[in-house]
Amino acid sequence: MSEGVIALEMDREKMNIVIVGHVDHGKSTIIGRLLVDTHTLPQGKLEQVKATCERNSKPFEYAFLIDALKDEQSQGITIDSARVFFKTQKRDYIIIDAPGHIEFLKNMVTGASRAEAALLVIDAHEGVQENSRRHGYMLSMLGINQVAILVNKMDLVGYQEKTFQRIVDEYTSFLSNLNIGSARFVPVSGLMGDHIATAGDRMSWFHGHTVLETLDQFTKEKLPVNKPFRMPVQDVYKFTNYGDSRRIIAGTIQTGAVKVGDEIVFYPSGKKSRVKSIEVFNKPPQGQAEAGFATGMTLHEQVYVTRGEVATKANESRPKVTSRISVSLFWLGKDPMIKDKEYFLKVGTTKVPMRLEEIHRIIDASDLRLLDKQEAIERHDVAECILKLKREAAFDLAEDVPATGRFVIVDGYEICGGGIIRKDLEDSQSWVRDKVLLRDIKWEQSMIPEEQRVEKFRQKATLILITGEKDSGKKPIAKRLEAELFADGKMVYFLGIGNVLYGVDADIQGKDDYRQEHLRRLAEVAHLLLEAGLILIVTAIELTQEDLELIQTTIHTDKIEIIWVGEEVTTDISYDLRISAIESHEVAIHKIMAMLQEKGILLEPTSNARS
Ligand SMILES: Nc1nc2c(ncn2[C@@H]2O[C@H](COP(=O)(O)OP(=O)(O)OP(=O)(O)O)[C@@H](O)[C@H]2O)c(=O)[nH]1
Ligand SMILES: [Mg+2]
Repeated sequence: MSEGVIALEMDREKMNIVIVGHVDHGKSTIIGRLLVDTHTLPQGKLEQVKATCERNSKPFEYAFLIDALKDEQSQGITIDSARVFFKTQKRDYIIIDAPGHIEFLKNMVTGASRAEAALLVIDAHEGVQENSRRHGYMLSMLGINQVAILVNKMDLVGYQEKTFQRIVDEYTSFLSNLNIGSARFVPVSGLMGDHIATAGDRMSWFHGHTVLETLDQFTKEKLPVNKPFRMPVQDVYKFTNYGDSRRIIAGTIQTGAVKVGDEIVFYPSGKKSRVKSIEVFNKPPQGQAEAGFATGMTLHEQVYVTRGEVATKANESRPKVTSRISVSLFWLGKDPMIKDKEYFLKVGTTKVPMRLEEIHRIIDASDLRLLDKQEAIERHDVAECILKLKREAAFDLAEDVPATGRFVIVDGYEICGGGIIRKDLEDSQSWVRDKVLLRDIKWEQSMIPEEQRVEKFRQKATLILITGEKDSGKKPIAKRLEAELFADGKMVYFLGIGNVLYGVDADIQGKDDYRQEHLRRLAEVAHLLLEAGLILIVTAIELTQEDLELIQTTIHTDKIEIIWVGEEVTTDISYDLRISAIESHEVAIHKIMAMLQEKGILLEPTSNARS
């Protein structure tokens, strides 16, 4: 390979490094310098960029090199705005330039190329800034403990040792409160090239290593193949051939390993199956795959899972499943994080609506000061708090499995915070969920996949919950709906609450405080009938959102339709359709039929909805 041309070789060790620091402290300059001094640049590039600067009479900046390289893919250099590649004798480096907190967090939490070590740049002239400390805090929170602090622009302070030492002392005392092992400090000048690739003679008082040597001394993180298997499901692809019900479950394995024949459990659903085949992106089939690889697998028993679930192995430790979590988070939103607002939490591949439930304490990440109890989390603050998710999610504690224990918070489309999960907490549904998980793990899987029932009955199994005030006409509508669907050839059943009350519930019937248990049993009965492929109609007086959550813990949300009957909605439940009590039954049934059809629950037009 000719000098100046670099191609990443498959068999060489690669390391991802993130470079952070306060604005203008010299990140891009240091990267540019590294490219020049490692002879990564194509021949003549440096001269070319310098000449362009001269023509436009603007001073040359090393940062311009990075821009100039963006079109150089054809020359064997792979570069994009955020990532720069270069190599030393020892290994290949991918340097991730994180100009701001948000890019940094995004990369650390959601990025495929999570950094294994960090360079933190501090301007010797300006000294330690708030952001210098915040970045340090974030690195520590996110578990990156190989850090080198580059004290840059030493040329501006006359290459004085005492300035360097002052910054070393100040920053070391800050780091001593954090979880970062032993940070190394290097005095450098990105502009002049001191201590970047070679030591030079302007700081002979410094006997430590250059930046390049420091990079080579970072140790390569082992891929977490010995941790429990975790593959957040990215996508589920269906084979398109008619009658072929197989699916490919795709995702990137975060930790652990999996092989053909392994028993797999998906969380939060608890669905279980066995691995039939495994394919690793860009690799010949091997029957196994491990951490770090984009993988697709097919299963023996076809289970219904969607993006956001986490694939795990039945014989390994379970992930946590709940809707309340205790976290440490870093807030970056322009507006403070407040309690009465809905945000989204992204963990693994799932995205769940959530709210801030309680703030335990707030720390100013720039000086580690504990702030007085507050009701909101301000930008750049770090908080220990409790988050309430709208529905359960599967994750791990960051200390057990960092990859599935980190999250970001999204407001609209913007990332506005991120952090790590410290603890899973009980929520109102924990008692139900534990039963449901066990139920699903023990579930006897039928040979007939769900799709085949759908094909045969020309309908999707669905629970139609008709609720509303007492005497609002729910039951007549329900019975009429049953008759109508039946006449249309559908597999349908109206399940009166009383039918459950005196049979399945006989042991608790009439006792106080059993409302929840009644509901749980009703939901379980419904779940059985849905498994059989039925459309099930149930009426209940004034269901609340919490009731619904209980039912949703038992039955997949996608399989439930809520209809509210009445003039006024008297509870907080979110419904799919509302029917006014004064509407005639014909109109009501027509509306319901139309909804079922629109949602694809009935596979073809019914006589009623057609009319
Ligand atoms: N004198 C001197 N100036 C430097 C040095 N390193 C960088 N600079 C100058 O500092 C300014 C900012 O440098 P950049 O490399 O763009 O800084 P940055 O950290 O990438 O800035 P952002 O990406 O905007 O956060 C530029 O004008 C550089 O020329 C240095 O070692 N000595
Ligand atoms: Mg920059």
